[in-house]
Order: sequence, then C-alpha cells, then structure tokens
Amino acid sequence: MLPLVLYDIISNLPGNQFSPNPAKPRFVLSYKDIPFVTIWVEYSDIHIAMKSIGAKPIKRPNGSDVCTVPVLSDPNTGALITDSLEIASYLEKTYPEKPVFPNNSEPLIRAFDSAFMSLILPSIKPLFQRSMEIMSPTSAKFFIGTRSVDVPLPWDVNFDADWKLLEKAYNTLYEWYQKTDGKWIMGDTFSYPDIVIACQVLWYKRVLKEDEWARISSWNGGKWVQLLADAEKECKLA
Ligand SMILES: N[C@@H](CCC(=O)N[C@@H](CS)C(=O)NCC(=O)O)C(=O)O
Repeated sequence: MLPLVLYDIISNLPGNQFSPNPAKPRFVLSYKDIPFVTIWVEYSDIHIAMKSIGAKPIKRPNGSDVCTVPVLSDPNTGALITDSLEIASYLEKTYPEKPVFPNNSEPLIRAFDSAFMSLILPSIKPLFQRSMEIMSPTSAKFFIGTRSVDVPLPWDVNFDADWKLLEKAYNTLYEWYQKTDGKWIMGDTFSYPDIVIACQVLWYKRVLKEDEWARISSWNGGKWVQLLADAEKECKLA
C-alpha cells in the first residue's frame, strides 16, 4: 500500500502540528494503521498550494472561493479529498477496518460535528490570537485578514469573558459525556467525536500559554486532558 499524503499547516512550534482540522485526519489515519506522510504548508500559501494540486474549493463568507487544509491525497485510489469530516468519511468507506463511525453512526456523528462547532465557535477569539502568534509574520497577517471577516477583531481583549464562555461550552460537553458509562462519548466504544474533541484540546495545549492551558486542564475534573491522552494512546500517537 502506498502512503497517503496529508496536507497540514506549518508553524513555529517543534513538530509543527497545532491546527485542529488537519489533526482529525491524522488521528483517523493513525488509528486505522494507514501509512501516510505529511506535507506542511505555510498558512498564507494554503489556497494557492491546494488549488495547484486540484483540491476542491469552499466558499468564504464573502462568496469567494478558497481552498483549505486538511486535504488528503490517496495514491492507491486517486482520490483527493478536502474537509476533515469528508476525509474521515472517505477513510471509513475505503478502509473500513477499525471503524471511527461504528454501528452506522455517521449521520449522528455528522450532527454532532456541527453541534460541537456551534458550541465552541463563540469563544474562539483567544485561540485565534494565540494561533496567529505561532505563525510566520506573513501567515499571521494573512490569518488576521481572512479570519477577522467572520470572527471580528479585536481578539485579544475581553479574555476573561471568552474563557468563561469556553468553560460554559465544555460544561455542556461534559454533561453529554456524563450520559454514558465509559470514557468515550459512546461508552466503551471509541469513535470520531472523541477524535474531534481531542484534536480541539490538542490545539489548546499546543498554542496556549502555560497558565491558560492550566486553566483548561482543571475544568471538569481534568476530563479534557485525560480525553486527549486517552485518544492519543488509542490512535498510537503518544
Ligand atoms: N470545515 C473545514 C475547515 C477547513 C479550514 O477552515 N481550514 C483552514 C485551516 S484550519 C484553512 O485552510 N484556511 C485557509 C484560508 O483561510 O485561506 C475542515 O474541517 O476541514
């Protein structure tokens, strides 16, 4: 089997990885024992680099086309897939062993993915601020320019209110997890929503300052740090 190719975002951090969307396919590939290599792309070059390999664009809020990462190229089938959820869906259909959508749960997982994004989006500003700080100056400028269209500046004020909002979102998530008996959202069965949440927490861990990360680590009895550690172990990434 030829290794698949995952396009992810470069950063100033050792090992590069920070962005939650490309992290999701990384976890899925690793969980399914599928060989892959990563190509690291400068944030400001994503559109041009992904367009040049023929990736499908999505619409920005202003209606213009934009190519995003993650993109996955599978030389075994010729597939070129954009969007973390579509990549997970493709991998599940093409490589069904070790399912991440167990028991025909893909429709419900798609609903979860959208509900989770809506839950955390209102408190995204501090994360955008910290992400921009670990990019090259050119990418940081580009990131502010494009992301501030749907998440208006300033990102660095009102930190406390944003943290409270984020904590509230995780309290809701914690209530969902409390409805099952095991450590995963489907009880003893590991699945894609656990990956989605773990990748979000990984983002926080990678970009936040120590005191900010300590704050998140303390929420819900350490549930989120533990979930990240468990998911990394399950996906053989730790
Ligand atoms: N829903 C998409 C979101 C992808 C996305 O927004 N990717 C960002 C990086 S995390 C991007 O490539 N942005 C490029 C740009 O704004 O020019 C997914 O889950 O893959």
